[in-house]
Amino acid sequence: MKNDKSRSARRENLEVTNSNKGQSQPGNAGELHQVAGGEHVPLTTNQGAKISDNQNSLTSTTRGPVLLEDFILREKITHFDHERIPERIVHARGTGAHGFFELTESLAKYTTATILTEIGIKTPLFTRLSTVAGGAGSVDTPRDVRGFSVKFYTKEGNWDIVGNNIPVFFIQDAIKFPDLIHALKMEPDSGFPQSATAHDNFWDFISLTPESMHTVMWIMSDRTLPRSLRMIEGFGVHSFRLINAAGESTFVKFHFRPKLGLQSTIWDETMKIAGADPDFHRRDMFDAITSGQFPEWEFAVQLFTQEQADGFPFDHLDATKLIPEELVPLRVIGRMVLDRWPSNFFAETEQVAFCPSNVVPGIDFSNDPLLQGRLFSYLDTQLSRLGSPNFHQIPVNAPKCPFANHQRDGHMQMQQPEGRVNYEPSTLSKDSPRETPSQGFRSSPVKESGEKARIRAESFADHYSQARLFYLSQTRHEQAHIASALVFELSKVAHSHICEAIVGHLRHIEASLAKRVAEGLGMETLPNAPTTAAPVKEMKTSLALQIIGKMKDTLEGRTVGILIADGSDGDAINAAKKAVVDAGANVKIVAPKVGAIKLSDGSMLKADGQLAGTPSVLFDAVAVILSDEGAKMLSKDSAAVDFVRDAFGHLKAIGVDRGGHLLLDSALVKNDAGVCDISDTVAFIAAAKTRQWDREASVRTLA
Ligand code: HDE
Repeated sequence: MKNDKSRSARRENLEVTNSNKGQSQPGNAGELHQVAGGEHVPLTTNQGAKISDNQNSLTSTTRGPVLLEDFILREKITHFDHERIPERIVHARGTGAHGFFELTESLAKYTTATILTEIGIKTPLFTRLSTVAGGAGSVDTPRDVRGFSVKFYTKEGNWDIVGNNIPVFFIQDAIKFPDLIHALKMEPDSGFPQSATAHDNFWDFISLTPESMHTVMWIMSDRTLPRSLRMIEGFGVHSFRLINAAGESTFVKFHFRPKLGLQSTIWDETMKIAGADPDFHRRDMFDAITSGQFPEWEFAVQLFTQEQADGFPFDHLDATKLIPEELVPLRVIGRMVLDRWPSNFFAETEQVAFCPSNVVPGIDFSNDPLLQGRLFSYLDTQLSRLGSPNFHQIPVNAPKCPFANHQRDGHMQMQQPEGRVNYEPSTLSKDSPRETPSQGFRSSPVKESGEKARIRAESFADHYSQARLFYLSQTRHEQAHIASALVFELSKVAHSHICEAIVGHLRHIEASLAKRVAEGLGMETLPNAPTTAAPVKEMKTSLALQIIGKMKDTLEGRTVGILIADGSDGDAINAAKKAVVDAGANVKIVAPKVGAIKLSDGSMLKADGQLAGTPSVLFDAVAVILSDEGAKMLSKDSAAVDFVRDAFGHLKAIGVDRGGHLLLDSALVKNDAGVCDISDTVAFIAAAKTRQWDREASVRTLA
């Protein structure tokens, strides 16, 4: 519960400041300093002049007009007017954190990049995890891909991995990106939907873009409904190259795997979380980091040669394809730990500028045409977003190793270069920056031949085999979620020809999936399947593509909510709390009032959340500990009834005492293996570590 301390400390600070509200008499500034306590630095203008009154504008008479000469007012308002910068065109909403990378296995055989060769060295980094479609103020939990960006401040320069929580992408060529994003974002005439793909434009584009079908399978899966940003995987997506001291190159794909395991929410749950806490993921990350529960990921690579790549049944330069782990196993070579929340959101999380083109000697690009387009786009977008070619000087973007060149001037230049030499080569200065042939960045000497043309490679023509591989690799529960997500999304599409075209594509992925979706949409006949550009291949299913199969047997990092009311049994509450904390999870007490609750033994307990504003969707499992009287009272409260019904509907474990059972009965919640007697804490913790998948058929109709 350390996180509560840190949050209440922040609240106390706020209260001190707020208590000064309304004290707007001239001459109050000195008193404000005293009320707040401690030594405050004087408030000044941006030019350094001390300000005597920050509460009142300068007026001609006490009730007269405000004077133009009030430079203090004008400076403050002008700065405020310019506080916002353009939000990112995609990935506008994100959560950032500082941390470090530690190498555990050297790749010296494959690369000269010291971050990948020096075991035990801790390289500082900044991570930003984001949604894609919504604006900066949108909610944290829409169905959406999550961005997974890491800036490693290596001693040889900054290296950025700008990836996603899904290993494949919608399109094969960067020239389609603006179309994809236009189709996906809110429609330009209506201005909605915000942060949602369930609309005609998106599915219209997809229906005409069969290469997107593999990624469509991923976004319709629960991968796009993560339980926590600490429980997502990260993928560099494209193939990159590692270059060793002999100049030899090896292909590489980068992976991050969460220590807490992969976990997602359920569609109905995620929609309700959006209402209950629009900042659910950001708050979760903040709470974890500020309470010392540092999020951690394994860093792994898939290494393969050109010869191996030539034998793959797909083209690894096509970003709509993944390399199954069964084909090229993952090698865990290090770990990433996030251990520091940014001290200022704007300065760091908003101004951080990732560029896939930021690599260091020993790491190089592949010919993936999507990657090639990105190598241009990010630098360009940062210029428009941050407004100056000097954005690399902003602290969060600046390398932590020495950097020097002859680039000069420009908006917001913070450096003051000295001397007359601003060019290279030169004989006029001994210490001006020079190129370093032996250690500097070198591109891998790849032979290229062929015709210059606008032609998609033949080897990119297979659009369905890996979509089929993904679908067939899922558990039956996950397959049902994919089918239901497709039905939901397409049910929002007004043009029937678009839905028919999508179901046509699904027929190539898996006939039974197409049938489920067609039935879910009420189609009387199955639409025709389009002709394929390449035959659909059967591939060996891959368990690594599941979520359920990858969930860890742990409650660590999760939160259990305990619903109580006046008269609840204190011993039962304490025993449940202890069991949860011993399992590495957090506890939140929920009660009709946040003030003190009087327990059966007369002792008082303060709740963490008020029932109406703290629904069970915010927890991984719940316990309900009530007196008979308390149960009777809560059975008349729809928030309490929803609390248990939703917990049941979202397949969570519910631990109950006698009173808890009474509430379940009045909410018409049935008993099953996930409803445990709270006195059996072992059974409750075991049930809380997973979701009750077999319950699902009894609580909702899936496609
Ligand atoms: Fe991005 N992408 N992208 N993207 N992308 C941006 O850069 C772009 C793509 C990704 O937390 C923009 O700073 C093009 C794939 C992340 O700040 C922009 C193409 C992947 C982030 C841009 C792609 C990504 C971005 C917008 C097709 C996964 C957020 C603002 C060739 C591997 C980074 C910005 C952050 C952001 C362009 C495709 C991931 C416009 C042209 C594939 C995680 O430059």
